[in-house]
Parts: sequence; C-alpha cells; structure tokens
Amino acid sequence: MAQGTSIPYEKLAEIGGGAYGTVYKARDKVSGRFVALKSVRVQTDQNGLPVSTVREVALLRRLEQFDHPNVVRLMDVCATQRSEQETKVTLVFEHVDQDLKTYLENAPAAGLSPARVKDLMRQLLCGLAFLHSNRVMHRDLKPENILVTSQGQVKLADFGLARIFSCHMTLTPVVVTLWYRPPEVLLHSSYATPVDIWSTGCIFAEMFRRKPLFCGDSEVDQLGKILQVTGLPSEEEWPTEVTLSRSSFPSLSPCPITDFVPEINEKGAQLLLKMLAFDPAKRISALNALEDPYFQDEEILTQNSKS
Ligand code: 0RS
Repeated sequence: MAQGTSIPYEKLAEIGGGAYGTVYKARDKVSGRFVALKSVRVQTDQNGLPVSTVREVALLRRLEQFDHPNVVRLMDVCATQRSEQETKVTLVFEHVDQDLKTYLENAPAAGLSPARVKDLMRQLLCGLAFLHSNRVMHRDLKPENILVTSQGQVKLADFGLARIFSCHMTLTPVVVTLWYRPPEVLLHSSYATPVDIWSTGCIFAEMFRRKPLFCGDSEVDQLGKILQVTGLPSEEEWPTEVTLSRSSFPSLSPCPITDFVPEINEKGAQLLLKMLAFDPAKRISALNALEDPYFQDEEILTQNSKS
C-alpha cells in the first residue's frame, strides 16, 4: 500500500455518491488514463490500520490476481495519513464509461435483442460465480453498479468492501434502493450468496421490461410486490424468528412470470423462476445458472453493442 505521498490522480468529476461515500472519475497523471477513485476514512491507533481494513484490501488484491474479465480492475490502493487518528484509504479502479442503468435507458426503442440480453446475463453470472467461488457476496447488486464497456463487456463494481465501509454506511442516511433485495434481506433473516442471485433475477427481468420488476417504497411494500408474483410461500418456506409474520400478507397464488415479463422466451422464464425462488436454499446458484438450458441454444449476437 503506497503511504504518505500525495495521490498522483487528478479528480475530474463525481460519478456517484452512496452509502459508501463518493466515487470520482479521475485521471492518472502518469499514464493519462481515466480511473475511478473511491475513498474512505478509517480510524487508526498505534497499531496502524484496523485489521478489518487490511483484510478487506488483501481480499480485493487476491481477487485481482485472477484478472477476471467480468470484475472491475483494482489498479492501486493508496493510504494517506490524515492525523494521528485517521487515515484515508483510496481504492483506484479502472474507469468504465457506462453503467447498466444508462445502457438500458439508451437502448433502442424496440429494446435489447434476446441475444444481447443472454450475452449480458452470461457475463453477469460469470462475474458472480467467480466472486461466490471466492466466498465474496456482492449484497447490493443493481444496474447502477454493473458497468458495461463500449465493447459490451460487463464488469461488476462495488463489491467486497463490507467491513471497510460498513461503519460509514450506518452514519450516512442515504436512501438505498429496495428493488433488488431478496425476501430474506427484507425479512432481516440470515443471508448468503443467494441474495445476489435474486438481484440478478430482478435485473434479468428488467433487461426485457426496461423498467424495474419490483418497485417497493418500503420493506413491507417491497415484499408485498414480490409476493404478488411468487405467491405466498408455504409456512415451511417462511423464515423463523422474523418480525413480519406470514399471516400479515394476503394468501396469493403465484402469477405467471410472463404476465410481468412478456418479452422473455420459455427457457428464459424457467431460469428466471429459479432465480426468483422465495426460499434462498431453493434458488439456483450462479454456476448452475450458467449451465441452464437457456444458455444452451445460441443466438446470433450482432456487432451493434446497443441492440
Ligand atoms: C444514474 C445514479 C449514475 O468506472 C461509471 C464507473 C460509474 C466506474 C467504477 C469503477 C469501479 C466503481 C465505479 C464503483 C465503486 C461504488 C460504486 C457504486 C456504484 C457504481 C460504481 C461504483 N446514476 C449511477 C452510476 N453511473 C452513472 C449514472 C456510473 C456511470 C459510469 N463508471 N462507475 N457509474 N468502481 N464503488
């Protein structure tokens, strides 16, 4: 970790703000290349940086060794001591021009072609399978933090920093979107890698619909919207020791997913249902999703990265 020297990056613009702090687009003064900077202040004591920060950065650097095509590159980590008690840790990532949200908004009126959706989904699941095999969960996957290069390459961003950033998350009252949250998170039950598969399912549907699948405005509203599609699960599937009881929701039967995502094909609909399983234990894994029949038949992907 480079320490003490001034950061050789020139900030150009803010590209996003969130629970974690601010992300800037910057220029590497040496290479002239664009980068994305993300900083966090951490408390230090006589032992230096907190163990949790060092671990988290070490994890990101270990992942970096694999050079995975669907994960954003971490180019550098800088630590600048601010005072006796405080150090600023800056993560330097490669910069990608577009996020999936903008990509979907800019898609042609007819929508993305089925081949383009399949290609984006395959890449997204590849990136996730890689993170999950390294026991990293994203936890907050959404179109804003899925980046798409001008070549149509998908790169996951904003993962793995749970411990570095968690203390700041609670301090900053930002509005976090509930739309990609799975039932177990909404119910404050325990959760693991299946959370990311739920979010991916919501995003899969959104690629066809070009609008989010479940737009709740509170946790209860979000869960209610989910249940309108999945139906009310059995008593056995409802997690125990949660504050919201199953009986507080109407007894709904499942709705055909094609009512909500009419553009999807049969195999796509089957896969989507496996990703949107209410019970996280029954949800498909990223690796199994990549083996799904949906990905078996190949469509022709044209050059135009927008369609
Ligand atoms: C609609 C809300 C905007 O290169 C973008 C980049 C972008 C990056 C990049 C690289 C590595 C991050 C960003 C990153 C790091 C937290 C993050 C949270 C969200 C996204 C990325 C994060 N509004 C949403 C974001 N957006 C434009 C529209 C863009 C556009 C281009 N290039 N991030 N975000 N890590 N930490």
